[in-house]
Amino acid sequence: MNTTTSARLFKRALGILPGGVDSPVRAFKSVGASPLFIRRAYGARLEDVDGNVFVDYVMSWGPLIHGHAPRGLVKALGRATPLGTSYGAPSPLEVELALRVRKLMPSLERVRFVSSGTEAAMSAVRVARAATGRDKIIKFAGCYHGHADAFLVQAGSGALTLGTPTSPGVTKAAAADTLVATYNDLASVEKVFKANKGQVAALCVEPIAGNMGLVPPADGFLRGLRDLCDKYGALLVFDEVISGFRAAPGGAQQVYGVTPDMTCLGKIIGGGLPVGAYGGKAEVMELVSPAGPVYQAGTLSGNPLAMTAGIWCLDQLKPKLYKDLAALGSRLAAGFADAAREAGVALQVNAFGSLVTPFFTDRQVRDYASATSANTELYAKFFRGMLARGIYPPPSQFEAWFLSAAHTKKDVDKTIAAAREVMRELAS
Ligand code: KE4
Repeated sequence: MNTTTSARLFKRALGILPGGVDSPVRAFKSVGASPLFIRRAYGARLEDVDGNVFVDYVMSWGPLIHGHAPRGLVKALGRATPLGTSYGAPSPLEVELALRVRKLMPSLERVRFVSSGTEAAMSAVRVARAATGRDKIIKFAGCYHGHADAFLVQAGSGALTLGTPTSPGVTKAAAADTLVATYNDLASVEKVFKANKGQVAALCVEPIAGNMGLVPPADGFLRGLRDLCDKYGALLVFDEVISGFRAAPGGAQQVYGVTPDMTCLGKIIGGGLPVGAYGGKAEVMELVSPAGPVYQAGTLSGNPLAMTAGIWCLDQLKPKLYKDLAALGSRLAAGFADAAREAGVALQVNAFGSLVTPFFTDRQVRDYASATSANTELYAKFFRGMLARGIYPPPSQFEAWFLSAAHTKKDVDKTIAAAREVMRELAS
């Protein structure tokens, strides 16, 4: 595969962008390859600057449930752009999108738009701390809520240690209020609550975890978190940046029938343009400035082009979409499992609707420890083999593969055929 132009562009990028990219995972570092620079994308395809075309399973890390540059979205943005790209003032569009969000997720009685999932999560925590007068938060090892200091905490060994910053620049003070529990382990959560009685403002969770690779919640886990938050007076915050509008139109909270106090959203809500949002009970959200004293602001929040894209996106979320995506997701998952079994490669495949992750381990993956038992070297070889066959997987073992309305059965079958060949190579 000719990648000379990408290589040249990457060298040039390294002279101005740290690591040559604007988000670390894009640098392909963990899969031992050089990033491809993209010229254009359409449907389920990426085309790089050397003319190589790939079936894309990153799909911009989740926003593109309708595929790249769907015709309707391009037309809607074409109509919106001449009306102005940013006002810095209210527009009917943000109210329209917020009303659509509340219709799909009634727990968001009030919504505030921001420009990323990171902003949504960090703002939700600030509001929860103000609402409860408490400082500490609980997160789960392996869950990711963006790069705000409070969340860049890795428990390291043990689930109950106070966070110690793993990212330089995150002060011990900033991490001191972040406690870490084990995903799918309610006992570990109760232990943290008991050890910090009256101090936990919020428990933040990806209700369907996507950032250690895909790890769905065990039966009763989310309901158990709801009960524990009620018992200990903490707010339950669902980070639905990935699962929102993807697991179902109403996200994981619709699928599992568990209502959080606050929800963080991103990705699909902006259809590929920069939109994040947080929201929840009116009595909590009315604390947010200028309704209340909790300050949060943003130059491009509610941006008219981003709102236009979000409105278009949510208006296309028809029931048939989820049926089709689930069928493709399970076909892909079964195909990976068959390919690994035939080749004698240890593989665990987690799947939920349009989200799939093949883990190179023989352990069932249900939390960070089992996820990190996966052989990342093997995943890197698998990644490179698939890329050489025209498939573009996530460049990390600890991410989800994203399907979209633009993926076809033919795309999935081509992917499975490639996986069969690569798995045989891995086994030889
Ligand atoms: P952003 O700030 O990247 O918009 O959102 C942060 C975030 C918050 N919550 C969840 C559950 C998320 O998955 C994310 C971001 N996800 C990653 C990929 N898993 C974004 C990709 C990247 O960092 O480049």
